[in-house]
Amino acid sequence: MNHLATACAAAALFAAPAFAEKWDMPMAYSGSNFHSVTGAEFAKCVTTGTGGDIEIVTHPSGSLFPGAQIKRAIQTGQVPIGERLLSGHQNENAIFGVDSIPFLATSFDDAAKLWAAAAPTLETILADQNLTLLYSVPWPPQGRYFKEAVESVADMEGVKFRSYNNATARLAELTGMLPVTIEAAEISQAFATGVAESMVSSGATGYDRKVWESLSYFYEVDAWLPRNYIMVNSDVWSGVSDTNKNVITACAELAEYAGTWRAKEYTGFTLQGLRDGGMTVAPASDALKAELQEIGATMTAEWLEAAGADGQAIVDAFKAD
Ligand code: PCA
Repeated sequence: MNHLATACAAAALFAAPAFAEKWDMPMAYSGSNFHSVTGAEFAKCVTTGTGGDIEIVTHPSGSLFPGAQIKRAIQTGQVPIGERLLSGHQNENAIFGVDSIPFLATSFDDAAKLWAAAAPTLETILADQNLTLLYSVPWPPQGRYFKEAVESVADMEGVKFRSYNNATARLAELTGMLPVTIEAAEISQAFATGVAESMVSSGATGYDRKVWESLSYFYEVDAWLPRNYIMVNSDVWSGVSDTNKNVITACAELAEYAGTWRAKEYTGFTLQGLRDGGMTVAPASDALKAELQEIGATMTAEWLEAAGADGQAIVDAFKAD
């Protein structure tokens, strides 16, 4: 809590802004989503804590940049800060997909351990891309959404599938489905128009996007817990005073804690919300789980091959913990 003490002291000492800056912060998910709520609180914490030196203004729902463009916008300085699901960039570096390896880390506790094991490597890769990592918050466990009941992988053949990263697209391919990448902000329409009929996601995203209007089944699979990462442009970061860096780091620690807590709370709440919307929410059958485990083993081997020694070291550190 050292950073927190510093933040409070800084807020008291520096009540008057010296060089006020406004930082626009693009976020991809709906304003009511817990990641966006956490980001808005983080923004307020920084604005207050820096005495208005740095005012962060969040832009949820992909309104400033859609999810796929946010990372590049921060790297190139179009915006100073933003939030992104890094596994959406696994084609740049396999390590970005570390949080989306099927059945490696399937609980909040394990996701926290995997994050601790991966953070130093991720920070180094991002630093080479002119990005400084501030905090990261998990999504709830990933399950499978369908229009029709599904008993086995054979039932998935030819179904149009909405993907959000490489892992979801690969999972679709390996189950005979037809993947198309669609941002969360666009999925209600995609399902309503039949562009997609299935996805892997959390109860949270299904709830946020009211998917019960088009889909009927959510199978709890707990395949992985992907994460959103809040990053700042490193040139911008190096121009921040040490005092304000301490404030921002303290606010980031609080945001990671509060966001993770919210993710846990939101898990049960949103699954109930799907039920209330009329969906069947249930664990996948043992037969389906066994088939998915096999596909998960294939995907894990593929990831380890692509991620090389660094990837293996993260997985080893995670398993040793
Ligand atoms: N929701 C996001 C990513 C993971 C999740 O649970 C999405 O579906 O886009």
